[in-house]
Amino acid sequence: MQEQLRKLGPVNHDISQKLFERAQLSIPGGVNSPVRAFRSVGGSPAFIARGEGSHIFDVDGNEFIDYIGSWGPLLIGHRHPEILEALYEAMTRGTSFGAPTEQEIELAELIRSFFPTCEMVRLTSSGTEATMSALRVARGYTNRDITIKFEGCYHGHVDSLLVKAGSGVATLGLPDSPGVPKGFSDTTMTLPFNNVAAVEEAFRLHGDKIAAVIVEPVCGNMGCVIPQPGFLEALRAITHRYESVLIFDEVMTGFRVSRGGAQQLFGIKPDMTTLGKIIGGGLPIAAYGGKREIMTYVAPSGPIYQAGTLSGNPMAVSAGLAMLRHIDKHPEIYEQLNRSTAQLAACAPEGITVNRVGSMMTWFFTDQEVTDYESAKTSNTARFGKFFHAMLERGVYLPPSQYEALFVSAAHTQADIDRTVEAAAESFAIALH
Ligand code: HOZ
Repeated sequence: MQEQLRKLGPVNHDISQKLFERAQLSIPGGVNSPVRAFRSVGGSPAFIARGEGSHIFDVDGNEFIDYIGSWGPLLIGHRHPEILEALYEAMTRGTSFGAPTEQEIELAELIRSFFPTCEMVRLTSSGTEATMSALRVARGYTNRDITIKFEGCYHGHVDSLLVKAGSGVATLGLPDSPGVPKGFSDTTMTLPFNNVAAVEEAFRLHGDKIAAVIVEPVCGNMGCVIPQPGFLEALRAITHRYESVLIFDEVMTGFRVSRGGAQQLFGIKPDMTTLGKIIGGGLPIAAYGGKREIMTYVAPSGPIYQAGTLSGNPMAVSAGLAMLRHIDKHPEIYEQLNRSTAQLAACAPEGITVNRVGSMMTWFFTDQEVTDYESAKTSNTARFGKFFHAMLERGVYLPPSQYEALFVSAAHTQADIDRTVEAAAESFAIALH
């Protein structure tokens, strides 16, 4: 496969460009999710024809080593045979019932075994639904309205959380989104990530009104930003003291930064967790879960309403089961993921700040330490844009924004990593001069 990768040279984009023009007539901005439009790096997106392992192929016949991996779900690569087999099998049974299946129980049980803090689990169709629902439950459970989130953390496009929400919003240069009623965003307090004093102060002033603190325990949507020692511990202690619900948004980190997500890696037990991406193996599914005492407030066992026709969809559940069973059988993949990603981290030259946790990583075009949204914004995004295109021309497909993390999969071979390191050395040289 390595030999088939294109050598240096401009990427031929003719068919993709025509598709992009056509797409813009029927789809806002030509894409179904903003960051895909390449607005922050310039140029126009490659339209993807197919994927195989760690590689994707576009409609113009270009082949790329893929570091988006569908923004995280493809921990074991594109078209993994175990996932395909599960999907074929599920498809023959029926694609949607809107009625319970045994497989949903199996998936919930498997999620609980990876995430013991999730004593009960509710499946949804997307991470946005999961965070929206978790917050509703936290509010209903505590009978309080205010949520604390952190600047640069993205929790899906939930109205009340679309405040200083990282990548998509940062990419478009929008601090907030029009269309979010003030009354909704008024229930959200936004604090700097990694700033314990700000959290202490917010609780000192409003503690009896704060329903929940929601946090990406490792941020992925302002680029990869790592919690400083003591930050997550402080969130746990403070929320506990004020009887507020601590929600870990592990949509990106779940099953990725470790088998049991960031909560296992850092040894913190949140009250609720949101999951997505990997639990669908590439199909649309997500979940929220938490303490039994909280989750029993969810309808129909309790009064807090949340529902969905495609929640627990049999195709998505089957793909998710295959994915989690694979991880269960192959814990050694985490060693490989760490090793591969560490090699990518190590190739950054002076002037680039690298943040990595497991197989999530960002090369920031700044020489400053990146610990929060403000420091992430010191990155030179024009240079990142040059770097991105230089990498693309060398057959490496990175997330098209400085404010996203890249994702390495267990399908990335040593040859992929070597080729990427080589491409990065040339691309850094181009971008930094
Ligand atoms: N900002 C989202 C990921 N962090 C984008 C997802 C997508 O475009 O699919």
